[in-house]
Amino acid sequence: MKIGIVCYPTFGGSGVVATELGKALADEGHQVHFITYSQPARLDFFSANLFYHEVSVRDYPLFDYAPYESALASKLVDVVRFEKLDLLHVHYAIPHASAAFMAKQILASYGIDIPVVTTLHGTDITLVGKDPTYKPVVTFSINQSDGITTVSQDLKEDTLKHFDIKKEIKVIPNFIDFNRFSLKPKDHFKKAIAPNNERILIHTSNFRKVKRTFDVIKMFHKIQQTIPSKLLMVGDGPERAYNEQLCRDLDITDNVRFLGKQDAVEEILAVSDLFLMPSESESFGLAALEAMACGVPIITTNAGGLPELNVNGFCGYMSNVGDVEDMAANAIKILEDDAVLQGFKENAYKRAHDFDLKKILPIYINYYTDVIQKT
Ligand code: GMT
Repeated sequence: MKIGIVCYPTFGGSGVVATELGKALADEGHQVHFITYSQPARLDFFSANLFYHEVSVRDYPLFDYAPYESALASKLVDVVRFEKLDLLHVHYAIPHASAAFMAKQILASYGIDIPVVTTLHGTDITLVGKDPTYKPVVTFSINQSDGITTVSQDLKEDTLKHFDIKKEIKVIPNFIDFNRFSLKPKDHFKKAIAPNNERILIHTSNFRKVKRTFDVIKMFHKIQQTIPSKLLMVGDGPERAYNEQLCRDLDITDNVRFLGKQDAVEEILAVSDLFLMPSESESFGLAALEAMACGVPIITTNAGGLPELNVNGFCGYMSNVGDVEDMAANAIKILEDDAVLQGFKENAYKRAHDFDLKKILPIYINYYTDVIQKT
């Protein structure tokens, strides 16, 4: 198949899923065309089946806001026509689903019927999409897609609750590529971070409010009173400066390191003992799956799709949103005994295999085939 993939090229989960999916499809012999405004973060190598088409937005003094959606739709028309694509797969509804709809209409005037699959990732529904600013466009363009997928059952239910969707939604969970995420011995790095063999806790995110990074710091503040430990904060975003201030106020700066955005997150996960995700909402929790694939147990909330990933008492624990006491107590339960920690690590690694790319990729390929046949 010749597949066009539209996504945000940034470190966000939807962009990561789109890029990893494209790479895997290319490995299977499909031709994959990424269409976005800059090279996706994890598309940093050459492959004969991978193509990248940059959407450049022409600026003009009249524009307070340059019209990205129009530029994207025009680029989609061009790429579908001249690369003879079989299908467009857009990740994150806003504004990708409506740009794809516009492109589809324009292509129809050339006698081309291009099937469009939209994958909903989370905040495009739960936060941004249901805001009245975008809701009519999101509802319309999802309904106009030839295929709709969500990354969890919970996100499907949320979508149906908040939007008037007339089409069947298929749940295809996020996945992990074990060629990239695996157990890697990095003892020298571990020694540098935790010279006295302290436990290493880790949080990775885009530091937005929805991630409740304050709770990560508060939780760690409690844990390190009982368990000698270090906290690694990976990523960057609007909350980071407030988090750094909180660490100063709590006098824990010696034990917390803010590492900023990191390409090789798997290398940092490989030395970690426990992953913390106290999110307000999380459609799936890809970052937690990445941690589990590196054998790191997870402390999460029970929000959104997280109960579809985390198995309470097996590969981690779940608590109510904001219940820092409970999350800290669960973390201590895992960390205080070497044998218990080892058991949770093994279970986390095992559980991650339920989401192995090798299991999920055929589901996408079969879905594409169905959508193409029905269009
Ligand atoms: O988590 C974010 O804020 C980024 C966001 C995105 O769209 O890039 O992540 C969402 O999509 C990921 C991939 O499907 C999911 O694993 C995340 O759970 C989801 N985030 C939220 O729902 C908050």
